[in-house]
Amino acid sequence: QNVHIIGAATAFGQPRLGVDLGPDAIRYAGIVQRLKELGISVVDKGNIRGDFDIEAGQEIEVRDDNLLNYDAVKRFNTALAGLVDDTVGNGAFPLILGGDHSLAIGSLAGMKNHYDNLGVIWYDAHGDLNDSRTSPTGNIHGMPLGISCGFGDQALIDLYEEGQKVKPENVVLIGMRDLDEGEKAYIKENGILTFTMMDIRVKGIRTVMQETMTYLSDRCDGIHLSLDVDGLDPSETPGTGTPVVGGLSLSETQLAMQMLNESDRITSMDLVEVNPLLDDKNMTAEKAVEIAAYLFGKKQL
Ligand code: DIR
Ligand code: MN
Ligand code: MN
Ligand code: MN
Repeated sequence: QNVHIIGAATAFGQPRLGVDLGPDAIRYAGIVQRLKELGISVVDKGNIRGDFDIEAGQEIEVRDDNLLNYDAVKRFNTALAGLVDDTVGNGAFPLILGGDHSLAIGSLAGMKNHYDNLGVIWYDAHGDLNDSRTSPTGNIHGMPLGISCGFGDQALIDLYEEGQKVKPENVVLIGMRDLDEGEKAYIKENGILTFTMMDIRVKGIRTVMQETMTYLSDRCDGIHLSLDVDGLDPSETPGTGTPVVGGLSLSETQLAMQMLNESDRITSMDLVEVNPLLDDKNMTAEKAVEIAAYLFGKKQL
């Protein structure tokens, strides 16, 4: 397997500085070496940044429609979509390190060019299914899955190529425990397969992952894993901008990743919301590396 690491150094989707340093924090925690030790061929493609061309006089546009840093998010994700598209076109597995979760707008847009029925596993405390009308914050990192499903701002929906990138019936939500009212309504209206933390406590993560893969296997041509480290409990991953108590443990996540590895169906991954400035000794990036290692074949015995 050939993995291309793409550092998506964006903080535009939310207000906390430092999440743009996430990709480098994950590198310092040893991601390239760890995957190589598992026999994976790894190429680090470096970072794509949201830098503005100061000489051209570009500024962050302040809009009053509850889509913060709109132009920056759009520009960043258009570039990211192109890189992800090319990566898959070259036969490699894109591993996108974040960066805030708005980057999934770009990663899913890039994947869409290769998969008409892309499945998405959204491993997160949050649904990220808001739009400008339902969002309590205006932060676009709370919107990328909705946008990718064709719900929200039309130009973001049409980013990179026109139209919806993912069908809501191809989405599975895992780890949910902080859903806004509009998100709950969207989940119900669209019948999105959802495993809340309550469901996980009752069924166990093994059953949840089995049900997830049974559901997605037949209907999807590829399966993208979008893993927000705030899906884990903040005691495991404190270095993240919107921690929510009562999350998944590292060992549950290791088992989930091992099962996904054994399924041999995962085509691409976002590993997002690592913020080293909010962290304790880079432990969140270290957990991120551990999670990736299990997705790429690490086993305990
Ligand atoms: C909240 C928080 N639902 C929002 N979302 C987060 O701003 O839309 N997503 N933190 O990861
Ligand atoms: Mn292509
Ligand atoms: Mn989240
Ligand atoms: Mn998220």
